[in-house]
Amino acid sequence: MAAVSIMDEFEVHKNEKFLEIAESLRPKLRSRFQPPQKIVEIARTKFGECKVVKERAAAVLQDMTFRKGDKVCLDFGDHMVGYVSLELASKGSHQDAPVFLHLKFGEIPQEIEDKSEDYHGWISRSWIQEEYVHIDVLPAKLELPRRYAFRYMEIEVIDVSLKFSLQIKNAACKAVSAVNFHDVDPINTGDVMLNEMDRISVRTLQECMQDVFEDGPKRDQRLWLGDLRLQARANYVSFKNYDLAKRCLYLFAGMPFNEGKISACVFTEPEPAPDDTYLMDYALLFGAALYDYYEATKDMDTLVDLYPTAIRQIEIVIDNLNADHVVEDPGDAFVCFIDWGEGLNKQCSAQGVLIYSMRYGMRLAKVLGDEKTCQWLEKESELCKKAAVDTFWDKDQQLFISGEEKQISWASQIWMILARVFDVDMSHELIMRTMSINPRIRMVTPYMYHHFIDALIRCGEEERALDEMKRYWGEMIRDGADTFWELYNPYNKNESPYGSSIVNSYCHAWSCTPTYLLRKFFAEKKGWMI
Ligand code: RAM
Repeated sequence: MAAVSIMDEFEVHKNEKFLEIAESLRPKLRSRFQPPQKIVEIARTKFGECKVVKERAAAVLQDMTFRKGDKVCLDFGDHMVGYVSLELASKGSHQDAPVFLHLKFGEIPQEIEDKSEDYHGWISRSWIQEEYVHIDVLPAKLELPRRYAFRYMEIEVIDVSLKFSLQIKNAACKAVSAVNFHDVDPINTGDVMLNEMDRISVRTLQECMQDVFEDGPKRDQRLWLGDLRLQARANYVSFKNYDLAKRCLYLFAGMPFNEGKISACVFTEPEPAPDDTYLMDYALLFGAALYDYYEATKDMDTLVDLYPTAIRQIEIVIDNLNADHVVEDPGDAFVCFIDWGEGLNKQCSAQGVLIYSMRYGMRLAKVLGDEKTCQWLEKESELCKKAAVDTFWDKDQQLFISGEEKQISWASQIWMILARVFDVDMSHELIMRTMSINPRIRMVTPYMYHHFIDALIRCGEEERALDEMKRYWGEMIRDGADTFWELYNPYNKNESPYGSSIVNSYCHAWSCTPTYLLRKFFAEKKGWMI
């Protein structure tokens, strides 16, 4: 291993062998052409939501002409990830000025209505999918070089000239993905909503399976470790593209920082590089992701290669526990993710993730016959469980609290249940109590909701788990989701961690887990047809 950058916390130590393996597994993307299906008009209702209010067949586009200020919105019929081309021509006198277009892409209708100028959030405005283009000579085939994630494309003619008008003869999207949606058999649960939830999950996953498992094809278009774990789980029950999962695991393990910490996120262009972001919970979950991969493939070589990386992530967190044997309160520092909920204190949840990850560490150690590590993890896990109860369990309230302000959140209860700090009966009481109290610090991402459903299943509340899935993902469907969203807070539908929902991602892979949950925990028991 050679050090490749200056000494600092994020000095990268590339493991060339691991990166070569990752490179050898780079997928060949499949593509298909999709023309627009309709021409639509989108408007904001008096309740503030944006909707398609009028539609016409896409065929009429051929006969339309556009002058200064005219607009048309194309609806491609479903979520697309791909490259757009337009065949343009002029009508009237000879083209005596360039055509000036404003193009806007939206995964949902609201993005077409929202104004980019109004965005003042903290992540880059450059994520808003829009272009200003000049075309000097018509007829022309305009092939946009960027990849977009969208269903709706608005073309606004900023100007032509008084002497000619623009015609849009053809439009198409070359949609790309590492996998083919039709390779996954649909599931028949006998319940229309659950079937639809499964279908949309698979579509969401497919759109995010590109050169790596992207978090979202609109934003950030890259590989995040926490997202990967859930995507890979959904992939093992659907597309079964084991190579892509393996590639991603090797990418993380191939670029550790000093001490062996792995990054929360990696870039693959222009060449593989880790983001200088370490998130404790994501790093810990590497072992769980590795175990899931092993369970799905029985690929012992990969397990042997990547096991030390998984165990190292646990060691690092254990080495930094405080005197009470609990994780230090991360406060506002972005060193632990858990959820995007405003004001969420993450200390208790982080302890839960640590204990949960140790269980996976033990499973990995058992497969490899590494008894020493297994015993060490068993001992540490018991100490951490006891410390968790001593520090975070509030006997009077019968709930877990977190941080100096003794915050009660959904996340803390859920992660303690998943950590199996209590037996099933007590965990069951805890989840029921949490639901009836409905702590104010709620879950806002499908990532956290996934863990809630997992906790319900762990507590034997399977029917309730299905009901809650219908309430959450089902509500997203009712709100028009073609693919599931990065963030969805049923109590505040415009919520965004970024300052405005215009940069939220509406095809976000960590929300694709209903297909995993339905196929893994319910299909066999309920005799559902796949
Ligand atoms: C968001 C990303 C990703 C998530 C990180 C922590 O910005 O889209 O999904 O893992 O945050």
